[in-house]
Amino acid sequence: MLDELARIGRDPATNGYVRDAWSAADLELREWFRGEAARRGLDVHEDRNGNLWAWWGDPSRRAGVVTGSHLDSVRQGGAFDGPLGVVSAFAALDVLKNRDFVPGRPLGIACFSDEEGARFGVPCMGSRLLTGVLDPERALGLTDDEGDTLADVMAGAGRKPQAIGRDDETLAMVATFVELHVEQGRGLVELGAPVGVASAIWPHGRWRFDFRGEANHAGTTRLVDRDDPMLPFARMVLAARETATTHGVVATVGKVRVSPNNANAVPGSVSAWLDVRGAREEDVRAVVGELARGVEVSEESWTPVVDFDAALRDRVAAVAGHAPVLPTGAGHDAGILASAGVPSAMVFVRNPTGVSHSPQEHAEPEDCEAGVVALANVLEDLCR
Ligand code: HGY
Ligand code: MN
Ligand code: MN
Repeated sequence: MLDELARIGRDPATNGYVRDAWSAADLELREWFRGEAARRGLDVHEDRNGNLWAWWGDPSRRAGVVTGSHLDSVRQGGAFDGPLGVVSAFAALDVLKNRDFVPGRPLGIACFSDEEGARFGVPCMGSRLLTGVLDPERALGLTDDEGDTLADVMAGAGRKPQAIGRDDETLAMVATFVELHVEQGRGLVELGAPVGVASAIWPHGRWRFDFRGEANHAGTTRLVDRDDPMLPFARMVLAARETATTHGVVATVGKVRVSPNNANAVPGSVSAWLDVRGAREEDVRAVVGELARGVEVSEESWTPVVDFDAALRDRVAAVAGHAPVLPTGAGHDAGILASAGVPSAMVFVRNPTGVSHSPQEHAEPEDCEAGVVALANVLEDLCR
């Protein structure tokens, strides 16, 4: 299955993946999901927020156990972040069927829409809309780099944008959610373990900084006459590293938009996106507060700390072979569901280099298989 997915949305120049939400690649991935579900006789439907659900059993009569992840990627992302969780879900279901296991409650596979927020800037868009933590009106107005709104893009993909929003009926079908994900870090490498279980997700957010200046000629404008927004932008990037170090958090500026982006002109404006994450919310907020002084800043997304359900965490860890438990600085749909009160857990698969959000992201086949077996055992235990 990973090999089938490998060709969808891959940039041949880099072997990186560009799978923006609602792009042609995303639509092809959605078709792949439907095919895999149909092949297994699962009932598939897409909810009003674009999330895909494939069910073994009828969850409308009794809430079920759901596993899954996402298929969209960051720009030039890797092959495993998201897809490994969806592929492992189907593979774990195959393992259960091969064991002649019949679940005692409905078993679902989910593929959440737009987890990365690469196109419209808000991560976990599908699960945030589902759980009501993202205002539909705000979501519909979000624009991508070309200025297209989510509403236009969803309509263009044949969906009904006006239908998006909190979906209690769908949410009620999920009694428990378990997401398998490639580890984005070196915790399991250092522990020498193929599989791990998440204890928590760090609080984290994204802020857009807008630096305004005066566009002018690069050659004829004296330095003293310049109002160059590139300078305060550059100062912010350096200050972000310093203050993050001071407060013991991580801060990243990975996306910048210079307007009008001429090599021979002082820019009119510079927009830069700051991502800050850390174990303690107050440290994250302190860093943003220091950097935001005197600057136009808007908070594009905020994810509070997620402490996964301890009883479920320990049950999953035990069934997954007494897997080690460790926190993560990466956001996930499992975190959004947990914050909405759905008992959720995450199973991590060892990433030999820890690298993620990069074409270099990798997981060894035997570790992926260990993840599938662990997930199958967890699902069997939860669906007994
Ligand atoms: O950004 C994140 O933490 C996740 O990969 N969307
Ligand atoms: Mn990711
Ligand atoms: Mn992910």
